[in-house]
Amino acid sequence: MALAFLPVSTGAAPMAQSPFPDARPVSLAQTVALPARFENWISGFRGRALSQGITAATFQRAFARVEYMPQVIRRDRNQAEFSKQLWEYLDTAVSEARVRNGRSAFATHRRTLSQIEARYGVEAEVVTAIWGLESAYGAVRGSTPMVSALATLAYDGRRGAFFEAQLIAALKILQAGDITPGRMTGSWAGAMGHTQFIPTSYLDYAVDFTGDGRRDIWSDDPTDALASTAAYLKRFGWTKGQPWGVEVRLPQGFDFSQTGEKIKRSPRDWARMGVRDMTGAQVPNHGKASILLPAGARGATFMIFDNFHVIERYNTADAYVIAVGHLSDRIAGGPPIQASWPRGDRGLSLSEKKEMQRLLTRAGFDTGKIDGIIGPNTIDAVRRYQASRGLQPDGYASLDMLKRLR
Ligand SMILES: [Ca+2]
Repeated sequence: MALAFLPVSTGAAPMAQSPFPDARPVSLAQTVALPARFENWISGFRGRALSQGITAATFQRAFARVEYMPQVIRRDRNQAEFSKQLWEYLDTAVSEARVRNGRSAFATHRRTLSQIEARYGVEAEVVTAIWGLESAYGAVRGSTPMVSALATLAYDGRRGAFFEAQLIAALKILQAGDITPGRMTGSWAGAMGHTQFIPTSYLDYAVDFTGDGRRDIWSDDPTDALASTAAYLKRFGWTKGQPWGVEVRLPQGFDFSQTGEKIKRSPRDWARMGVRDMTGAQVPNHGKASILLPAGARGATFMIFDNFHVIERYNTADAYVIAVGHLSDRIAGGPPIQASWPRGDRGLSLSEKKEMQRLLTRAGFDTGKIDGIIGPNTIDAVRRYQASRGLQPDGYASLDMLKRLR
């Protein structure tokens, strides 16, 4: 499961003078043969880019070697019908190799990471874990040329407005002189560098931690990228010293209607209800927390804190947040997740997820949208349906649940 950095709103970025005063005019037609309609689109886009502050010289330089990339469109269209189950994802995302490599990367960059932690108040293990998930600690940063990929996606139109905004942001980055067009590479969908920032997020949140005047998230040196990730988490309210979540054990007879992200209590109140960490101790008071059962009553249970929702700003999937949090714990020397998972359960396909949402909504348990995304509203609808039928309301959107709804 490739989890790209999700879009966040673009603020106004400071604009530098064009660093390319010597850019020579290059005709698009002279360099590469482009599909005529793509070339027409570029002509139209040029006007929109210039009206948003991109200089003719920047545009010329950025598009001098632009290519139409059909393989990017194939990737965009080829979304997997079946998503991985959480435990399958965690097997890869927090594999022993990734834990080992994370501890090694943490040791190698300890000095830089502790300076970043001191500046932004985000634990070095958490920053390292995001680095590990986004690019395998810098090993897989993506070599797709950004202007070509983003222009192709913007031209294609399936998510045209989003990718055109990313392309404009990419041109602003080039205009500011942080990177050259040739070095501005990333994943096919526009996520760049060690911690996979999309261009709009880069403009808003990337930082120059090395002090050389460039926010260089592409270089082999990960310093600016790691600091940018810490700055991003800080900006969205990271609380130092608070865990993302803690694996917990629920007592016999626990009322499952109290689980889910919408219900928050202090760890002390949860302790009064019998919730304990895996050593049997009360969870220390780190602020209000919810009880999350990502795979229902037969999987692991987590007490999650506000920092969980800060990691969601990087990627909203619960699986991603749990992977980042758990990997950070493992890098810090913590144990594997101790509960078992319902490994015999297969995942639902996209159409099965939509079917479940339709059936729940029809039965009077509104899921909000019929989009095939099992988010808090769908989980809540499952829980209410289960409670209404006298079932254990663990909110687990399983195949068994779908069969029952049918
Ligand atoms: Ca720098």
